[in-house]
Amino acid sequence: MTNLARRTLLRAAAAVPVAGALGFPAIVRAASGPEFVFKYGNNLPLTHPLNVRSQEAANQIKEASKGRMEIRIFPNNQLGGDTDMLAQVRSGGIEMFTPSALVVSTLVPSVAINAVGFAFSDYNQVWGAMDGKLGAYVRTAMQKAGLESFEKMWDNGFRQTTTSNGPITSAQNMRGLKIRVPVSPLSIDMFKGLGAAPTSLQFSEVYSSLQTHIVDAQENPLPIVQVAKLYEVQKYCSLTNHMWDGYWFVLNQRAWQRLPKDLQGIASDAFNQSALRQREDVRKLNEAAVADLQSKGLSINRPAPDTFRAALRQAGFYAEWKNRFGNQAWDLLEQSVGKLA
Ligand code: X2X
Repeated sequence: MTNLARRTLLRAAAAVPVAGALGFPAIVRAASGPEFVFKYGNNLPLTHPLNVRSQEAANQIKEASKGRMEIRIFPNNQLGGDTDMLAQVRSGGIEMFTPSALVVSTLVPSVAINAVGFAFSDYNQVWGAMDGKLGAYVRTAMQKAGLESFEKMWDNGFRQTTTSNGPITSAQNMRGLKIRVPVSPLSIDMFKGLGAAPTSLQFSEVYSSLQTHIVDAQENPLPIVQVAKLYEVQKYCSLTNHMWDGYWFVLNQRAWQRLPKDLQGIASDAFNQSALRQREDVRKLNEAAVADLQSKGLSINRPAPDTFRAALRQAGFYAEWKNRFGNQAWDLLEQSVGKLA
């Protein structure tokens, strides 16, 4: 806004009769726009609960802050791939980003601890750990690397395997499988341990690389298979439940510290409350997903986890990652899921 325009508006506002103390600041504020604008990038289509509930949180923040704070959402990799957005949120090019824990681990290795293969067996274990000591441990590690985060993690889900060339019924079927995984050392190592031939690609490239057979398989939770329409380019879906994955809501540290305490409170309340609703949305989507994906042509099977776990043990996967994550993180994980290695 030009100075002239601002002055004209201020004068107009000042000229409003004193109809009550409430009306006056509202007019000035509406004319001058929000004091704090946070750009928030993510990698998912607008239809995913992550975006639906983030928009809800953004609306709540706008209202509760009386227009002082605005969150602008850039979904669907509009601002680049995950590793680009991670760099941007660190430099301050954007203020917020929701990377999967798998992706944050390229910067802070211990963050991927929740995604150790076949560790969590249900959501009670997951939220117990992530809303408890394990989550707190990881958030402190991110903070040391310059990333603030909201307390509640958002759900991505248990990852399942889809392919174009046959179902995965045991670890045997993983042999030589050309499978796309996220940009994540843990995912690469785990699929190598299972005998597959994994490739890291940004999420924005998954559909086209399946379509053109650069890879024959990918692994993601069912709601993502739905919203990204991966069933159009895959034939089989094997419910391998091989890792649980979630999104951290991370913030640029300087931008967060510049925010006045009252706005920090409004923003974290809104995002933490929306996180709980988002988890519930994903739970409901998961319940209906198998039938929905079958009706869209995917053939679904449920392999037992035993052969996969055995292959990973034999490959030394658990021993190796216990070492990489460190005893403290590993112990906290085992407190929730039992002995792993
Ligand atoms: O890239 C993926 O596979 C996704 C969408 O699950 C993540 O964000 C890790």
